[in-house]
Amino acid sequence: MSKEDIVKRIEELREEIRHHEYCYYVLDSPEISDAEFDLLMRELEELEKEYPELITADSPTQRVGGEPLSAFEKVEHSTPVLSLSNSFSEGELRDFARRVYKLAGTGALDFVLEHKVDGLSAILKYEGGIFTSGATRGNGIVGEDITENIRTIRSVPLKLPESINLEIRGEIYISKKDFIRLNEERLDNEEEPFANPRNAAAGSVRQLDPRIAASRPLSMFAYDLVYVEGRNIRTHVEALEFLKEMGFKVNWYQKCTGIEEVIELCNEWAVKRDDLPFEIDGMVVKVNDFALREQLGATAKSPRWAIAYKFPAQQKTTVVKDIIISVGRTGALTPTAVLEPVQIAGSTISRATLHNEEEIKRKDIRIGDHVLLQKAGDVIPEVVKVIKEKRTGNEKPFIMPAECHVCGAEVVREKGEAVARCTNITGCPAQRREGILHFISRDAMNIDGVGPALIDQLLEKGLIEDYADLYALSFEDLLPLERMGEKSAENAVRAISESKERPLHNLVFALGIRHVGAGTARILASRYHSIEDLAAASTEELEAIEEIGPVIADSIVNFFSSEHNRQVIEKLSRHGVKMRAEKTAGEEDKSGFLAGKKFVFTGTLEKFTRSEAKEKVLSLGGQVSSSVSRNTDYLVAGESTGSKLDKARELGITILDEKGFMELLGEQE
Ligand code: 0OX
Repeated sequence: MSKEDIVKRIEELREEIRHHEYCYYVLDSPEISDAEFDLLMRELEELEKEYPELITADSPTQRVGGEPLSAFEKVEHSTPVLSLSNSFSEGELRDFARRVYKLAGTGALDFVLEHKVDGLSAILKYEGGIFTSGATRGNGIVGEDITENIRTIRSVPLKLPESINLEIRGEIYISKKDFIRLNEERLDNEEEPFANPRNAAAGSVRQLDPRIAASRPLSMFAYDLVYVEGRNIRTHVEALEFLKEMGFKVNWYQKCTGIEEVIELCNEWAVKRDDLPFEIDGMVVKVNDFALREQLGATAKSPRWAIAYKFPAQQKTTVVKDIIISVGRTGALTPTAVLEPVQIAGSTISRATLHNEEEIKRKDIRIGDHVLLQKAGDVIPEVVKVIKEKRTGNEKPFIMPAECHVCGAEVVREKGEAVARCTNITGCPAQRREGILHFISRDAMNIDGVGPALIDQLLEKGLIEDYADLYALSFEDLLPLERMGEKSAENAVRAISESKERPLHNLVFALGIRHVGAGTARILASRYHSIEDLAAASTEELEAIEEIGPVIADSIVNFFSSEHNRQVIEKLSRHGVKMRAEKTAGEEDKSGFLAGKKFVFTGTLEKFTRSEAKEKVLSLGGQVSSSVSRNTDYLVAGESTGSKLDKARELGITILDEKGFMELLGEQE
């Protein structure tokens, strides 16, 4: 390809990737599969690697570029970022309208109603159509420069379809679903879960390392056009439509004639808010006409042309009837409050997690207590505090049992840990059940058509003992079970069988290795191409991976050193569960002559560092693994080698010295 062709191809790829990011992240309606998207991205990355002079800041590859910061720079806003004044009742909304009508000299005007998304606001600038900076609101005058973190948000365009200068405001948020998943992952990694989606979004945006921000499921709605050059936009509706045209994600909005229509819709949304995929803590009412906004002006703090309507607080009092304990898949004992059921914002709440023993102590929650309950961030009901005035003296303090109530094994709380655990790792039926539920869950083996009720029956009837036994189940095994028709038995067997082909990272996650969340599983699967190789990895080798610390490394080695776990894995393999990574179509395309060949390196090479040598093999379509097995094609042995060489000899594997390796690559000395 000539340089001209390369420039053209790069631009083509960028446009195509931008389009698909837009379909996926803004419209929520992808046109191609993740694998196809990855291929486009990979092709662009490779071209840019080869021609780094062609990299531009607006390239889709540059979302995660910046190095970790030591602190955020302060930035002064071009215009003060005003905040909204609040209203809490229909009366206050009518007062607002009355003030507007009076100042405007007319009672007939349009408002625009929007959701008040519960995230954090950001100010974004574009110069010549390119995203150049992003800042937090801060105190309204000075904010913090979070450009690099905003760049990682896939629903934020890095390049607009027109080369214009623009300043906008938007709300950065995390959806309810993503929030739950993020917290599950954090729990898996033994990190403190976030209290609600807003905290999760704010915490993510305030990360000094853009790579961490990039790993968080952040999204942004654009809701305000602060400034645009050379456009005559006269109303808020026009502005929102223009923002859509520019590729921004714009949330639902409704033009309303008069305040009564606004009030009616606010009341509707107070109930419907639970059905939205993201959290809102109220509604925002804005005057539509820009000239009128100008006329209304602002007070020192907030514009007179807009107001927030806050939904009634989501708190209720109730009684703690009992505190029960559940055993998680890693043996963690989680206390849960059983509550006198109460309605909060449209849903009945009868349980609230109390997290752990420490939390109960800190809040001094006792059985029989009256408590203030909050549907924290609409997602997890939470006990805010005990209403001590209502105590009668008959309340019973909670004591963490010394034995697991399910299997009777000893309960231990390690030093420095908040969580108590059942020590019967392989034998506790509760741990086993949770482990199986984890195995079939979405990010793991994603076995549709098999749920907790079926798993309970299978365990009860002794049809399965561990997750590997699922693959031995037949249609005839399932048919006699409760609530099992022919169709559902067929579906379950098919779903189980189909899951054998899941990508390696799903399996790594599904195994349920402590501290290995879905993200870590992906890293491990891309580094080791099979369960066998991962199982052979040493702590030192694992720790050498940037994202893996000593706790995770230990946990992995520990997991694979257990005889029980090895047997279960062996059983999975016997049943035909795919234990290796499959090359993607892309890898096959560019595979070159080492396609499918498996290399192991040992000893030190003179002309290459170990990682350069690995790179070479990978770039020619080969695979690299860390230990010698029957599947190994070549052992490349440098100076001062050890046991790998012996093993390779034993297995009759081709052994190459450095010269031989270079000859194979076609790179003569
Ligand atoms: C939100 C939200 C916040 C711009 C003009 C006055 C306040 N949280 O969803 N702020 C605004 O508007 C700003 N609109 C929103 N939808």
